[in-house]
This record gives sequence, C-alpha cells and structure tokens, in this order.
Amino acid sequence: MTDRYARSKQLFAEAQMVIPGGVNSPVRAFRGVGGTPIFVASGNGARFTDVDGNSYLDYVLSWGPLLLGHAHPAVLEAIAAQAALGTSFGAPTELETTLAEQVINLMPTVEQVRFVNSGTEATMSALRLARAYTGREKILKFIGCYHGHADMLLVQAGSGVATLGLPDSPGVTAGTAASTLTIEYNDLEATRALFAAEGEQIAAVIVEPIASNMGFVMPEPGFLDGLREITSQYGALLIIDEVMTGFRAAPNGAQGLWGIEPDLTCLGKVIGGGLPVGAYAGRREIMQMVAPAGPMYQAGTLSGNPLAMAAGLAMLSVAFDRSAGVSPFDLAAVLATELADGVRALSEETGIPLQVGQVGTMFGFYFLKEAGTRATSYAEAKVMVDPARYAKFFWSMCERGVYLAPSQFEAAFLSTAHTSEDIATTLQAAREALKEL
Ligand code: KE4
Repeated sequence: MTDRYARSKQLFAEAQMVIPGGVNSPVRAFRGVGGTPIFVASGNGARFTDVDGNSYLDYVLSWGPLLLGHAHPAVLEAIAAQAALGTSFGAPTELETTLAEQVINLMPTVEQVRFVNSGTEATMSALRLARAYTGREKILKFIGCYHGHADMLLVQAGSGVATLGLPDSPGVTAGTAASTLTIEYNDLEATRALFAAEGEQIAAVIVEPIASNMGFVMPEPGFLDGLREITSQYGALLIIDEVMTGFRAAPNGAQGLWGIEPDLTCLGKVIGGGLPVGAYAGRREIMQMVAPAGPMYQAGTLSGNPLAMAAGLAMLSVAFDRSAGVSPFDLAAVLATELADGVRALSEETGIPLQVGQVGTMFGFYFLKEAGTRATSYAEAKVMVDPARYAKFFWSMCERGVYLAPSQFEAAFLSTAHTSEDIATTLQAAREALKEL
C-alpha cells in the first residue's frame, strides 16, 4: 500500500536540515498530534491539496486569516493589480488610510490604527503604549492565553494565584518576566484581589475575549465586563487581543458582539487577507502617544505594505458585503453553527464526551476524559482534556480528507467558501472517526 504522506515525509526530512524543526512556526511541526507535518502544495476555496495529491477540507485556514478561503479571486486580483504598481515603497499610500478607515468603521472603540506586520508586533506595541500612557510597569495576562512571542508575554505563572511571572522560554530574562503578572483565565476574583493589592502599578490587562489558544474556552458571564470595571477603577488600560477573534467572532469582533469597550485593540490575521499584517488601535487620546505623533517609538520597514493592505481591503469588503441582503460572513457563521451543533449531536450519539464552543466563524472542541465536566481555564483543561484521543481523531479525519488544527489546544475556523455539503461531509467523517476511537 502506498504511503499517503510519502512526499511530505521526504520534504520534512529535507526541511529539518535547513530550518529548525523543519518549520517556520512550531505548531506546524505536528508535535501536538505526532507524525509528520503535512506539506501543502496549493489551496482553492475551502480546500487545500498536499504534496502527495491528497485533498482536504481546511478548518485551519492559515490559523484564521483565510476568511474567504484559499485563493479567492477578489483577493488575488487586488494583490496582482497592486503588485503591477509596485510591491513596497516605504512611503505612505492611500491604501493604508482606506484600510484604517475600514477598521474604524467596523470596530466600535477604534479611533486610530497603526499597522504592523504580525499579531506579535501588535500586542508588543500595544503593551509598550500602555506603559508609556500610564507611566506604569506591570502588565497582567491570563494563563493559557497566547498573544505572540514578545519576551514579556512568554511568561509562565509563578507559584500562587497571582505572582510575578517566570520566564516561559530560555532567552527571556527574569527581569522582563518579573513585570508580567499571570492569573487563570476567567478568575475575576483573583484579578480583583490583585488589583486591590497593586492596581496602581499595573499598566494594562491583556486578554483574549475567547481563549482560543488553549482550545476554545469562552469567557464566563461577567468576566470581560468585570475586567473593564476593575481596570477603569484603577486607571489601568484594558487591551483586548482580537488578533484571532477580530472579523471572525463577528464583523465587529468580540467587542462589538458583546459590547466590551477596551482602551486598545490588537488585530491581525484576517486584516491582511492572508498576507502579513497586524495592527494596534484604540482611542485617539492614547494612540496620539505613538511616534511621530507622540514619544512612544515603534516602526517597521514593511508596515502598511500595499499588497497586504490591498488583500485585507478585498477580504473585508467581500466578506461583509450585504448587497444581497445577507453577507457571506453571515452565511459562514450559520454553517459554523450547523457544524458545532452537529458535533454536539455526534458526542451524544457516540457517547464520547466533547466540549464544543462556537462563535461566528470560529469554533473548537475538547475531548473530555469525563462527561459532564467543562474546562473554563487552562488549569482545568490540562486535567479534563484528552490530547491523545484528539490526536487519534485528527489523523482519522485527515485520512477522510478533513484537516483540523494539529493540536487539541487550538481553535478551528470556517470560510465563506465552505458549503453545507462540506459540513455534511465533515460530520459524516467525524461520525466514522469517533466510532473508530
Ligand atoms: P502572530 O505574531 O502569529 O501573527 O500573532 C500572534 C497572536 C497574537 N494574539 C492571538 C490571540 C493569536 O492567536 C496569535 C497567533 N495565533 C497562533 C495560533 N494559535 C498563530 C499560529 C502560529 O503560532 O503559527
């Protein structure tokens, strides 16, 4: 029998000779599910084809950016048209203003935007801005949330409920980590207690409105509103990291969906239409601190790159076009709901306990060790969740032409290219894969 992944294996062996771990981002190495990473040859709509010629329905979509699916004509045309005019100038272009205006129109609390090249740059810069604006040093993040790989965010919890952070990677200094406080996600009481003790020293709280870097953990009722109330009370900034949820949880992000009013918002992924873009944004009064308007320095050779701006503009305009009465985004959100409900039904049908979450065009599910449990934090997820079972399911779904995140602790995404037939195909594959476990 031919090896379904022979070419991927060969390419992975070659890649490992010249690239650390054979990949340019660790999660792609499939350490979370074992086996060899699948190398992709091409993508089209809701599907991609791997280097062995296998076709998959794609629910990773480059970890969120591909809201319109792979190689959407409108995005390709926008990139090609701009490329013919030049790929980068290192000078302002009208496209940057146009995309900034589009973001401001969509995101209720955003008055000004600074484009950067990744989500990491967005959060790193937003935290520097919060420290500059408040004159304070400490920041609070929640355990299990991921905000990119800036040193101050690669911090693990110290002992106790909320203590000074410890480096979570070699190369991160104790001094850098010491200014980052960590608390379990959804633990509002610990947050309140921490602020009572040292709130005047805290520049900002940064939070994922849906914890989709530890799986798909929803905010408990009152958690996000509580963070807004506490940060306002102590003069700290609330930074909502919508790199993943922006334009995916809802057209105007989790903040628009749930009425959260952060001081700063971080964006990425969808905003670049599949090309490298991040952004930090928020109230004009705060953003005016950013050079050259103000003293806080941040810069980037390719920030606001015209190709990326054109791709992002094309993606947002197609996804949210309501000229037909309902937008492609709305239709994709309906299909995502159908998929999530179908997975819940399969959990009942097979007796395999799953914790399923879905908001807008993003979703996720945990394989639970015990029925009736529900993880609301990373500490709980580590105890309640069965990554080994997920790994078996992942490969079983790959065999059936469905590509999910190669880690139990990641979210999944739908595109406007997915159809109801794709959902039916996916649920049938899931039924067979679950029964194999
Ligand atoms: P980037 O630097 O990877 O563009 O964005 C960092 C980031 C910031 N904030 C949130 C909420 C994010 O989800 C991310 C990046 N997400 C991961 C997926 N879990 C990117 C995938 C990867 O690391 O390869």
